[in-house]
Amino acid sequence: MKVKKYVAPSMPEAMKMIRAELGSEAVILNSKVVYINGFLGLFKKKNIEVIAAIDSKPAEQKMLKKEKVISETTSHKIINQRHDQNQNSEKKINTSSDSGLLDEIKQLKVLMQELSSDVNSNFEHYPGPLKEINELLIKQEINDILRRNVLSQLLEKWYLNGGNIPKSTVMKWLQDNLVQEISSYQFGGISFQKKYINVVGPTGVGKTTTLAKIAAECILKKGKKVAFITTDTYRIAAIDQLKTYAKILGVPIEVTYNLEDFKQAKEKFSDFDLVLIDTAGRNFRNKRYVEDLKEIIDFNSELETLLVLSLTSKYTDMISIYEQFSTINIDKFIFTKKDETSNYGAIINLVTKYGKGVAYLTNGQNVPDDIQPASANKIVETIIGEEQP
Ligand SMILES: Nc1nc2c(ncn2[C@@H]2O[C@H](COP(=O)(O)OP(=O)(O)OP(=O)(O)O)[C@@H](O)[C@H]2O)c(=O)[nH]1
Ligand SMILES: [Mg+2]
Repeated sequence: MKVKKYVAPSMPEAMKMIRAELGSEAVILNSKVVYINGFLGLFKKKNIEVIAAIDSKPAEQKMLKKEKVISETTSHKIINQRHDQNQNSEKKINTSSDSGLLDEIKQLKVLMQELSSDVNSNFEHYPGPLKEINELLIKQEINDILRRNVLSQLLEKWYLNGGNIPKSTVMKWLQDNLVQEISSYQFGGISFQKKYINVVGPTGVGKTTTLAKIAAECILKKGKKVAFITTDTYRIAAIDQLKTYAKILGVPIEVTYNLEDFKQAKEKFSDFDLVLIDTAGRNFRNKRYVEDLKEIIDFNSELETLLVLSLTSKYTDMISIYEQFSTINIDKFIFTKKDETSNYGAIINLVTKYGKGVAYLTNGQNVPDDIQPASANKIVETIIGEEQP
């Protein structure tokens, strides 16, 4: 990894120098306005200082891939070369070339730390539309690494396209960029590949209501034969709530208290297309509760588990909830109460953090209308605003 600083009167001139010296694979790590060559401290000239990097040796590919610092092809070539040179390379971390590499990684880490400690000020000299995008992503609480990564790519695109780009075009780039970030994960509603769908999550996030909306969608729009099982025997009212929905939708329901009941209910619904399973929303901090679920539900390959989170929750709490439920296999998220907030960055943060997609977004209390199957595009539109681009 070669990291170099360039100072030029303007960004396009800096880009020209970088391309000439480091080539087209070079990436920009940071840029800021600097003032140089003043006479007695006066009449200083405004310049742009750009730190650019090019991959010339292997590095922590995984970490850097996310930062888009190292191009994938080059890294692979280098890994193979190094593997050939030294089959036992894992143990020989102290060879001279490796210590050189470690120094470079350390330098890069320091550089990245400096950048992340100064989260906002680096963007002051960015072109207007990019500054607005920075503010939008901060407002939406998109995590800093993703935000910086996206902005550096947009800045590069901005100058490569000659600058002065209309905001609508830059917003389109932003949309494409964010969609690209999450497009490899699984999105979308019920696919009927699995017969049992189980919703879990903390109290009051909308598990039961969402299950009723999903049932209605599958019956009314897809003509499927649907049944309910509830393991939520913790509150009498909870059973009544699902029974009410079952009655309205004309759907059979079984209440199960243990694994044996659950197995019997499964047999009873053997000729159904889809069985939707509601669970008690006990306090997610209670580890015992998650263990109890395993006693009641047969977690096997026929079952898809959806973790329901409310977008009105704090992001740090959402992380704790995910960690708490991660002892059972979570397949996808459902995000509820989209109508009660205007900050949606948590969706993209959680999808990229845990590598899980989203089944649905819900946006109100009305059953069956207030639910939308999720897609990468829909999520990004939600975050950056549907009117954009
Ligand atoms: N605004 C809004 N309210 C919602 C949404 N989804 C559910 N609710 C409301 O949230 C409240 C709780 O919904 P439930 O479906 O009972 O939540 P739950 O997760 O099953 O709750 P417990 O079973 O007690 O854990 C109800 O008043 C719902 O109408 C939504 O998308 N937007
Ligand atoms: Mg419930």
